[in-house]
Amino acid sequence: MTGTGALTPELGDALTSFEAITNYNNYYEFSTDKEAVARLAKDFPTSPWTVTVGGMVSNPKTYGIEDLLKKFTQEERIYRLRCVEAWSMVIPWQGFRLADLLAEVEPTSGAQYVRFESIYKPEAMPGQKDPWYAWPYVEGLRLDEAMHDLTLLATGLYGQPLPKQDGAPLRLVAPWKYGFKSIKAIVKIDLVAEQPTSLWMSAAPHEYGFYANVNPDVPHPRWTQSSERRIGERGRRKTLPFNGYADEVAPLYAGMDLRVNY
Ligand SMILES: Nc1nc2c(c(=O)[nH]1)N[C@H]1C(S)=C(S)[C@@H](COP(=O)(O)O)O[C@H]1N2
Ligand SMILES: [Mo]
Repeated sequence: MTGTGALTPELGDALTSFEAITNYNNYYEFSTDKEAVARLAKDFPTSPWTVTVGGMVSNPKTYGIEDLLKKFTQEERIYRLRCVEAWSMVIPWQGFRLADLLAEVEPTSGAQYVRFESIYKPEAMPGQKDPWYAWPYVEGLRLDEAMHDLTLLATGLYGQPLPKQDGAPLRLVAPWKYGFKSIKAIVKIDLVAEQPTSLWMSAAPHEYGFYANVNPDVPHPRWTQSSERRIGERGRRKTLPFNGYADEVAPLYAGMDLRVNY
C-alpha cells in the first residue's frame, strides 16, 4: 500500500481526513466522548491478538491476527460510514472479505447468522466499567449479509495498520448499515442458528434494531435520518437509502418490511 494518490473518491466525494477519522470516534469501551477516545485508547494492547471462529462450522479455528493478514488477500475499499447519530465520513480501508474467512471455516447447513464479539478487558477499557451496557460489545449479521462482497474485515486505513481508536487490530465494516453494526476489536466470530442480540438491541431495542440498514425514510425515535453532516463539510447532505449501496444490497431485503425490520 503506497500513499493515497491512487485512491478513487467514493461517489466522487472527497476522503475524510486521517485527522478526523482518528480523532472523532465512537468507541464506548473507552469513552462516550468522541474526542477523548484516541487518547484513552493510545496504550491499549493489540498484540498478541487472537480471533476464534466457531459455532456452526465444520472447521472451527483460532487465528492470530498475523495469520489473518497473511492468509487473506488484503485489498483497499473506500466506503462511506454513516453513524446513526447522522454524521458521516468517507474512509479508505484496507481489509479482506468476511466471505473468504467464512469459506475457510465452512458454515454448516443450520447456520443462519454470524455473531461477532469484541474484546472484554475492563482494566484497559475504562468504559466497560459502565454497568449500563451489556459488555462485551456484540453485533450480528444474517449469513447472506456476511457473505456479501461489500462486507469487509478491516485491518487498516489510509495505508496504515488500523489505529486503535478505529478498532485495531480487526473490525467489521458493513457500509450500507448504520455505523454501530461495524463492531471493533473483534475476538470471536460464531456461526449461529438464531438472530443474535446486539449490545445496542439490549440497551434500547426501540431505537436500535438488528438490521440497521441506513434508511432516510425511517426516523430514529429521537431524530430524523433524512440528512447527515459529512465531517469536514459545511451544511448537510441528503442521506441515501442503504447509504448509497442500494444497487448492491437492496436485493438482500426483497419482500421484507424495512420499517418493521429497522
Ligand atoms: N466495539 C465497539 N465497536 C463499535 C463501537 C463501539 O462503541 N464499540 N461504536 C460503533 C459506532 S456507533 C460507530 S459510528 C463506529 C465508529 O467507527 P469509527 O470511530 O472508526 O469512525 O464504530 C462502531 N463500532
Ligand atoms: Mo454510530
